Amino acid sequence: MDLKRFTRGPLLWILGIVVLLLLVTQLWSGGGNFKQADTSTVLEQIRTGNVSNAKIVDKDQRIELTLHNKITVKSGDAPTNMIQSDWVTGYGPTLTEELNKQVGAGKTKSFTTEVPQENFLVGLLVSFLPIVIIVLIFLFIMNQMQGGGSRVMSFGKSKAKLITKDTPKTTFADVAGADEAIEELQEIKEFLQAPAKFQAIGAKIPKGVLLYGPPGTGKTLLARAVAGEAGVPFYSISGSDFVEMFVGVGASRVRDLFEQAKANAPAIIFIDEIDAVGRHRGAGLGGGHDEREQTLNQLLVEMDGFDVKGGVILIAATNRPDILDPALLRPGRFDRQVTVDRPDLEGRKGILKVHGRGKPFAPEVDLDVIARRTPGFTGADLANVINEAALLTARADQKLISMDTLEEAIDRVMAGPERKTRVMSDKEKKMIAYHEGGHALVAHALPNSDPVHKITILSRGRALGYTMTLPMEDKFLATRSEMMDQLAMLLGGRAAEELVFHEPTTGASNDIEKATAVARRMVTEYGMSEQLGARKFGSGQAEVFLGREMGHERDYSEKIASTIDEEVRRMIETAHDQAWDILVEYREVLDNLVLELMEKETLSRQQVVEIFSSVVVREHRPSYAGYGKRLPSDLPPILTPKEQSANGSLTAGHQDALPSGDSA
Ligand code: NHX
Ligand code: ZN
Repeated sequence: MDLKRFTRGPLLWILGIVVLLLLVTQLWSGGGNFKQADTSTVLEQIRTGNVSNAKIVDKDQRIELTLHNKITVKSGDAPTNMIQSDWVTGYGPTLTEELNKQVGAGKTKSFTTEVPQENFLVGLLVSFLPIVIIVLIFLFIMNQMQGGGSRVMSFGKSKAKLITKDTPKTTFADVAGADEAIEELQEIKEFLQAPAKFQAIGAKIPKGVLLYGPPGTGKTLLARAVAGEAGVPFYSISGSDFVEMFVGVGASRVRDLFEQAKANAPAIIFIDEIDAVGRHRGAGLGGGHDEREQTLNQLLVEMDGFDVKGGVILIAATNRPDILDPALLRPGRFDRQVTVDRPDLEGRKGILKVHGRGKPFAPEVDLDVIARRTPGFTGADLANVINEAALLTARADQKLISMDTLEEAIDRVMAGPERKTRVMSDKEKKMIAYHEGGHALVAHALPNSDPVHKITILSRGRALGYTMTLPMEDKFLATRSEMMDQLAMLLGGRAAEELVFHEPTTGASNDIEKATAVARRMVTEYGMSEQLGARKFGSGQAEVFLGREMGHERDYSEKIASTIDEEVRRMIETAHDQAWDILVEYREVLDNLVLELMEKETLSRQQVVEIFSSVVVREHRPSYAGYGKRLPSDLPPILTPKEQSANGSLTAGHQDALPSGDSA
């Protein structure tokens, strides 16, 4: 439960009830019209025969009188202890005596002595309030701790909830776009179906399979499909469920998990996010003889202990195979490692078909085009696209999912929902238009950047506007020129702001962030800087410290560090200058584009190409061949795909159905 809900719900109620109770008891005990008097006055009143009714409240050592003129008088204006000592020193007996006398004389109608019951509700409150407060504080602390990532309170949670067991109906047919992974897993399935066949030949079946790949690529789905295909029980738990506050809990859960699975063999055990337990040992604080290490040790012991003849196979998933403890990857443990990558074009088509099953598409819908529009999307992203499109269609009370809706769904998944209500002043609209126009013009004029797919000055998600470029096809490599042109394209927006409005705005923050990251990787990872050459700087493996990654490990000197910074700066500066030059040269084209953009708000690829028809694409001329090999200036230019397409070697059809990439 989260704190907000708690404070809105029970906490407020409890406080309200407490206040109400206090009020009610106050009214009960203190209600009525009366005068207060000290005991000697009371005595005097009795003696003079003014009293018609009297009541001694024994516990409080108080007396209440009703006079003949209907006025109620209560004793007790003096401090309690004084009244008490008064009574002790003789008022008590005197009062009783006097009252009896008055009753005898008929002046006083009644005289009662009362030992009041303590107010039940007040008593209840007094005894329970502290407990209630303590419980509230405890709940609060518990909340805080859970928010802070501590898992104290999940201790004692039923283990049955963490370990789920079922025999999935999922099959390999439900998994599209991961053909290689399926190929690898086929063997596991066959073994689980007919272990005897393998044992007869003495084949050693892997005990563990490690699936690694980015989030959303369907690792869990694959594991389930293996179980579904083989028709065996599927035990699944997340690695983070092992990491507990109390030492020993994780290890006992591991033991428990394996026991359950072995009892139901053949079976599959699936550990999601195994990096949560399987992280490199000794990477934590204090050398790490901690809970996590114990859990990992237990896992290793179980893996060594169980016999594959028992028919239990462990499948684990991670997106950080680099941080896993090497012990996990040793033979006899996770000896099979299967990459589950982002799907390629064919894969995306397949995934879209799987998720599009049973959904009513308009006749013009071509999932191939959608697949081409979405490079870099994972299976989860694509599922999201189809679902968003279905939601949009239903909301618009339409029966069929149209192509436009699918396009909108892609943009939504990439950049968030459109924000139509955001009202822009004309000045800001113009600034946004110039910024986006700058990106687009630079992208168009450079030979190695992806073609512009769309420009818009409509807000979406966190962005006020964006320029989307799409690669012609799925790409697995990037040349230095492509990266340099990408840098220039990223800085084109900012350069346009500077050129047109004579100063930058805050808006380019995201572009600058991306550009810095690209430039830094060019220098430290890809060996693309002239000064530093083909070397890698930083171990690349993030140090795990206190569970947090504290950046890269420094394995170079101060001097190199400053050279890296200098090279990053130089790359960005070069890219900026290049963008600037293009914008200056084609300032008129930029102005035209901005006019169009202000009017139409979104421009498609065709519209952009038309506006840019007078722009001559720059020559492709790499400036640095790597490790000090400078190119002679008289080298013949190498044709880029863009130039080739201008020469007609790529068909127009190819260009029309362009696919998804970055936006800036
Ligand atoms: C702000 N947003 O934060 C306003 C609302 C320069 C015309 N004050 O570069 O929208 O300034 O080419 C992911 C995606 C921050 C993360 C976009 C983090 C945008 C986007 C800041 C266009 N298009 N900037 C761009 C923009 C802004 C921002 C983001 C992000 C602008 C620029 C955002
Ligand atoms: Zn930008």
